[in-house]
Amino acid sequence: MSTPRSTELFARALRLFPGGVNSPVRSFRAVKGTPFFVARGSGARLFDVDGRAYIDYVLSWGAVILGHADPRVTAAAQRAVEKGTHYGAPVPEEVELGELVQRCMPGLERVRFVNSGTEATMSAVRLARAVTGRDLLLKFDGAYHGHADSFLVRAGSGMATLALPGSPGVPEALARLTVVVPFNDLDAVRDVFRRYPGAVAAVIVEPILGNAGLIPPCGGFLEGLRELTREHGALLIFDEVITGFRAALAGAQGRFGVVPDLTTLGKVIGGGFPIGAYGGRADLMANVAPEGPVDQAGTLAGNPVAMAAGAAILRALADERPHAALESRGRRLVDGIGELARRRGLETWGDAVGGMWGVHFTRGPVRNFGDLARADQEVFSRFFHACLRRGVYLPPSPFETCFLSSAHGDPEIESTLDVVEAALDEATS
Ligand code: KE4
Repeated sequence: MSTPRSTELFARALRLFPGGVNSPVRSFRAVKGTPFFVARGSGARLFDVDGRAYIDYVLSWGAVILGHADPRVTAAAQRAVEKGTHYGAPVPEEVELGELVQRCMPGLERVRFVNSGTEATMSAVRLARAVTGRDLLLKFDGAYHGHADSFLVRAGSGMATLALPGSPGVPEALARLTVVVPFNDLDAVRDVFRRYPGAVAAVIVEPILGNAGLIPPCGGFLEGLRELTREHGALLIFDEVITGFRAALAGAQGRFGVVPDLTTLGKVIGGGFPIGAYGGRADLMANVAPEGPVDQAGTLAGNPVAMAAGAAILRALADERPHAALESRGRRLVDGIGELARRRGLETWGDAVGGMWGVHFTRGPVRNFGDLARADQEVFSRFFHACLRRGVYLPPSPFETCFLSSAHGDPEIESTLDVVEAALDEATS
């Protein structure tokens, strides 16, 4: 694939940024490749600096749900930015977006806007530790909640033991305040509460695991977390940075009917502008400064341009209700890829939930990150590049979820499946 402009830009980027990128997964290292540079997006497509077009299933890692350069979002952002970029003072746009978030997700009785998903999750955990007076945090293997130290851990020596640092720079003393257990395993969660009575401040969960490919919750899992956290006086935090307004208009909590104590958001609510949010029970959020003693602040929080873009998106989602159509297109991709792979002797396991879909190259069932150990990552990498050369851009890692936007119509799905057939032939030859 000849991409001279991207190649030249990447050479310059390597002299500027670690790995030539400003976020690791963009480097294509997980698929042993080098990234293309994007010139522009339009609807379901990206166009690189060498003029190549791609049907985009990354969609800014889930932030884009109406399609790239949606005129409603562009107009809202333009109107806002023509008045100025940011003031560090309250603006009407933040009230409008806050009310739209609350209308779609009534569980967020109070909300605080921040500038990234990481800020949202780290603030929610600080709040949980403050209101419970406890230190331990329980997270699930394979889940990603951003790059705050408490999340950059790997499972301890045994099931439900205190975690170890998952990155240099994370103090062991801090890592040991996190416990990591397998997703969809309520017995393991019960074991943590039994081992550390009265010590767990919160359980943080991606209600649909989206950082291990796509792994939905098994029936009763989220309900079980709700019961166990209530029983043991810990808070339940739904990290809906991916699933918020994407799994359903009311997020995973609306889809599965389980309301957490705190929720974190990002991506869709900013439509590609830097944004995050955390919120939940009013009695808990009353502890956040300046109303309460839990410190958290942000210069660019409530940025009017991001707020205006987010409000335009939530209004469009509330008007159009695209989630059923998104899910049926995702299902067609999952089933189509599965059928085409099976004819070539490949087993797959996949799912589609709202505007998220994913396929693992392994036999099922895939219920947690550990089940992915048997997935064929070599085939994935070959498949990824074969699709890319043919104009279909999947996430450049087997541990990411694919996304859909309202701009992905039947023609995009059909041409994607045509590409997949040729790509599978190449990947398995
Ligand atoms: P940010 O700090 O990257 O805005 O959000 C962190 C985050 C929190 N929670 C969940 C469930 C997330 O998926 C993320 C970030 N997602 C990654 C990839 N899935 C963003 C892509 C990247 O790291 O470049």
